[in-house]
Amino acid sequence: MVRLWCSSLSITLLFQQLIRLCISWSVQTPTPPLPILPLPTYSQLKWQQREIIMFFHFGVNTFSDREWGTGQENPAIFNPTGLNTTQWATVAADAGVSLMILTAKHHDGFCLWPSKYTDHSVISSPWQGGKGDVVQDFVNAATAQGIDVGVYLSPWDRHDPRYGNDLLYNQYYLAQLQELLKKYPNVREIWFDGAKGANAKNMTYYFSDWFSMVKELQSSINIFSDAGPDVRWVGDETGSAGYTCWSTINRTSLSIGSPDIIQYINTGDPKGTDWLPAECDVSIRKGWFWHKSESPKKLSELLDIYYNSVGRNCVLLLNVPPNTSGLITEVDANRLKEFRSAIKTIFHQNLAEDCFVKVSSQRGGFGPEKMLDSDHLWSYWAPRDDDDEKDHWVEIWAKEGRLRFNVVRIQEAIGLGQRIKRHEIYVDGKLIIKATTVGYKRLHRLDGGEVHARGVRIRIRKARGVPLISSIGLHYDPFWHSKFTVS
Ligand code: FUL
Repeated sequence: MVRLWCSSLSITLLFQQLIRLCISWSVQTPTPPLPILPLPTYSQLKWQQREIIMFFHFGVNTFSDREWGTGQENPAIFNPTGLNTTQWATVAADAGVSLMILTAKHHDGFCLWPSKYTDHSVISSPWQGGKGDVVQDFVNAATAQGIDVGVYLSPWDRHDPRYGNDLLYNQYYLAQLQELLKKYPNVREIWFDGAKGANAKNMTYYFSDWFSMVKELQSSINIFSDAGPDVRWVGDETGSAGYTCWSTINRTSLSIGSPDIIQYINTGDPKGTDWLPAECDVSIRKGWFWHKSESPKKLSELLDIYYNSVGRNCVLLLNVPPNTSGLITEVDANRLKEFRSAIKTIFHQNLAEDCFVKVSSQRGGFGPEKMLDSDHLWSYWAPRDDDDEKDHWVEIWAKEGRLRFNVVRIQEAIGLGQRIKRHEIYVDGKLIIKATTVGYKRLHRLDGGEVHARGVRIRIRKARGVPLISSIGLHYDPFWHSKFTVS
């Protein structure tokens, strides 16, 4: 009787174990594919998702009507009668921007905060009786609107007599860096401008000391310079990235000054061992500082800039200079609003969401639906990696009738590395675009103004490993009037 009970118990247990095993087999969550190095840091990923950030060039040049001050400016000229950083932050918020960067010191050496290491600053100006601090006001206003801040501290200093003496100037520069980063917490980007006049004194900058100090004081900051270490310059000031744009590069190959380097930083390097994405800086006006004689770029120019920067795997740093009153001029603020609303108009609707989406193959759990949700980073379609088929593709088909669009959007899951080297786009079977990199976001505006088609195929011709696509979109841009037509 006991023996019978025992054996029936062990059979029950065995049975239960088996069921548990079966269940665990059947519900085992498929694992993500392995990453392909190098990868972005957490701060670099956050930066990339910002897409558009804003620059504020403000200082003695605003009052002298120059682009590069001589360093001999009398601080008395700095007297903005109605300086209102809250207005700047409101303009930035209305533009949908999440980071604003201020020129705390430009090449003229005039400091917008009361630095204890020089009197060439707001202290010596009549503004607020020499008691003001533009950087503090800027930080307060941005923070109040939930916008992050960044600072620009020009290495080239035309005022300070220590410039030209390696030891003394580097000590001065480091002192100011410490002062800024201790006084203003949570700085998200620091800008080290590589610009320097042809006749400027020779100087060796102690970059390693500067960068180490910055990370010691604020570890989540992104350091921008021509050569990183966190964000690189795109190589021009037109707001335009290379048609090919890798976020990867070899930092050791970067020695600024040689002519080839501009091409190298513009395109990046698929074999690069460092994750160093590019930032496109450009001004809404011709100059970086405000000049009465200048006016903002047209909406169509800003949209071109958007497609050529954000649409080519970069972050756009758009400069909007405050005027002599200390305000963003109304025409600029209005242009920014138009710009933001145009981007919303173009991208609020994704025609692909109402289509059939087919893929060449699928890794378990990483199906095509992942390209249509709102997570553009960690939710992605992955093909099978045992798939010999090197030619991976995604097809988007209208459920009925034809689709009217003129923009194709593709995004890679860059958290697992940038992979796509070459891709093509076919509309109703006809090859219309041959392109290279994708990265965080690639936007293709189609020639011909608009297309009416049943289906689109995105073909990945070459990639580092299998491509991982986090989002796709078909959009209609009513502002795009291409000169060419496609039949
Ligand atoms: C340049 C500087 O010389 C300009 O004045 C401006 O600050 C721009 C962002 O960088 O190199």
